[in-house]
Amino acid sequence: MFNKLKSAFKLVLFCMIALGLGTDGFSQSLQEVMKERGLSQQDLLAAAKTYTPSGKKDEYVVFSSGGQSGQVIVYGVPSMRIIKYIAVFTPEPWQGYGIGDEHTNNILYEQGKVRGRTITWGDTHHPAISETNGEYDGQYLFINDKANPRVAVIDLKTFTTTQIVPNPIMKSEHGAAFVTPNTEYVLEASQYAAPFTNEYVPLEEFNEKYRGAMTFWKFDRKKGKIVAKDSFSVELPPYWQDLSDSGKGMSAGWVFTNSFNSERYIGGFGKGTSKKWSNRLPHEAGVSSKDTDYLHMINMETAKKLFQAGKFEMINEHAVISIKDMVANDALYLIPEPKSPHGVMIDPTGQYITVSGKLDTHVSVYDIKKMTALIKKKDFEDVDSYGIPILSMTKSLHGQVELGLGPLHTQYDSVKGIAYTSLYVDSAIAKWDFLNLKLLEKIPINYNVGHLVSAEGDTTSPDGKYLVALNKMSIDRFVQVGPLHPQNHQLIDITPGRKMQLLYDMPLPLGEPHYAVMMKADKLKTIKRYKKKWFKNRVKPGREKVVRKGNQVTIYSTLIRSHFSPEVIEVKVGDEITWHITNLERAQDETHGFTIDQMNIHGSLEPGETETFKFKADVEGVYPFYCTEFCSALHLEMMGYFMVKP
Ligand code: CUK
Ligand code: CUA
Repeated sequence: MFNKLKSAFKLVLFCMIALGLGTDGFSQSLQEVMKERGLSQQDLLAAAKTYTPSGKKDEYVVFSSGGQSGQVIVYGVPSMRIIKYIAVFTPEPWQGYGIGDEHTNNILYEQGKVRGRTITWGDTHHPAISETNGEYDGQYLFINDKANPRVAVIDLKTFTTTQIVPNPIMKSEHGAAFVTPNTEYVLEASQYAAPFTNEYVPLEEFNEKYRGAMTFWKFDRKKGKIVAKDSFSVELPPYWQDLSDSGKGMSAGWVFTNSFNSERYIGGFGKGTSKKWSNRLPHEAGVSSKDTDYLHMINMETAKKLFQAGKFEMINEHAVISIKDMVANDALYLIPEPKSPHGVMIDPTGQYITVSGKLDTHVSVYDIKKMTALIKKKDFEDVDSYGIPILSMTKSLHGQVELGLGPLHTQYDSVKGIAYTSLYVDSAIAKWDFLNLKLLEKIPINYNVGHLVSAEGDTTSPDGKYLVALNKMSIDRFVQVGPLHPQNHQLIDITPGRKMQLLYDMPLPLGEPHYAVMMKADKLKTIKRYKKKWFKNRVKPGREKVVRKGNQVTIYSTLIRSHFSPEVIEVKVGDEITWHITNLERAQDETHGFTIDQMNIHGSLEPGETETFKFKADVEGVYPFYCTEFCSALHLEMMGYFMVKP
């Protein structure tokens, strides 16, 4: 760190000398470069703050949702260099994800099934790093699929997806994935209300039969798995819940989610719908007619107790605790929030809950102390149609601040009381003081920012320092590549005591990221090679063979630079093939790829890894197979023939 600052300082010093005195060869050329490329001193400063010399590593790692790509994007800060895409909800050939090997096929196509249907994409929105005492611990990453309500677990030892869990009662979700301070639970909140069961229910029965929910997925850290049977949901009114967050510190034990259709409005909008719906306003107008929606406050500890006491109903083999039982046990409350809110974020102490309304220029800061005091006194303003007590907004608020147009999401700084909020309509980031309720500074960004992320900015001890604006539009920022533009992530220096400075634009052309999380890179504990004992089908060197039982052919083969063993395999049309392959390499980065031509199979066998491919040799012919990674000088020779005899 100190070294990096020192070298940045040196570079700046050089620039200054170059600009001022510039006579020797080096400084002359720096001036020339500036002139040639039209760079200002500010640009050089920004370059010095982001440029990461060859071989140097980044201080922070960002996990960004990959939006509609169904993947996760990993990049470094401050260099903004993309390091990896993690395949999650979408087949990814290079990683050999869902292209034939049994393990990843099972995750993607079996575990990932929604109501019996194979889904080959996802709309990822919110990644969450596993936490210990409210701090990122770098062990696991969770990500949601908004389109096909699911949550995935990624093991950060290997940066691979290890589990996909479909939500049994939701038809749409959004407020996921968020973790409790010790990753006991992964939270998933529904978005568009729908019946919990799978049958048709007419929209006329919306108020009675459509519901929202908050699912508490129990996470077993040792196994690295979500345990469905120990998980449960809390029933919520059909208010279209949105973003969520788990309480921490002073608000630990509570879970928050907001909503944007407390009107329970159903649109219609014109011709093409049936008569009874056609003359109704569109959703965008109808769901924003009231001035306020509801922030939901769910007592997780009580919900847990109700679940353990068997106070639930099983729906689609999933435990659901009713609104009634939650209310009867003082575990569910509503608080009005400015209409059509988007973000709900909790400050590092857990005391202040920030909500921003897309249609309100203010951010509202709620105080958990005031909220719990009202609950204690049973000081309720009203009760909603489902019997849920409503706390007074004014009595719950710490205060409101006017920040600008379209405030969406908030992140926190290392400096006490400082927060950053994205302003979608203004295309700006606001720095403000949530304790003293003051706007401090604004920096324009390009353009229309959605989420933003500061270093460890949603933990109990944010680092601040860097902030990335996850912009929705790039318009004119990059070389034009047709009507579909890349996304634009802009890096901003938020070092305390200085003005915010825009440092770097990074195009992201994989999908539209929503949230991202930024963690100190040295918290990662990745492995360099797979352990032998992780694979029950591991093939030992010297034990390669082909075993036939009737038409069942099992191939045990190994890979090592630069050959397959065995290299020639003969089978007959109609044989059912099970092919176990072990990469015997121990050397770092010695990955071998595996494909059989024309068979739609591809695997990535990383050092020590074993994969199994199952397929039918259904068409006679000659099928070369080969290694698809340029693994050595004799990589082209790393091949074999798979012969299918008539
Ligand atoms: S959301 Cu997209 S910008 Cu899904 Cu968190 Cu706000
Ligand atoms: Cu192994 Cu190329």
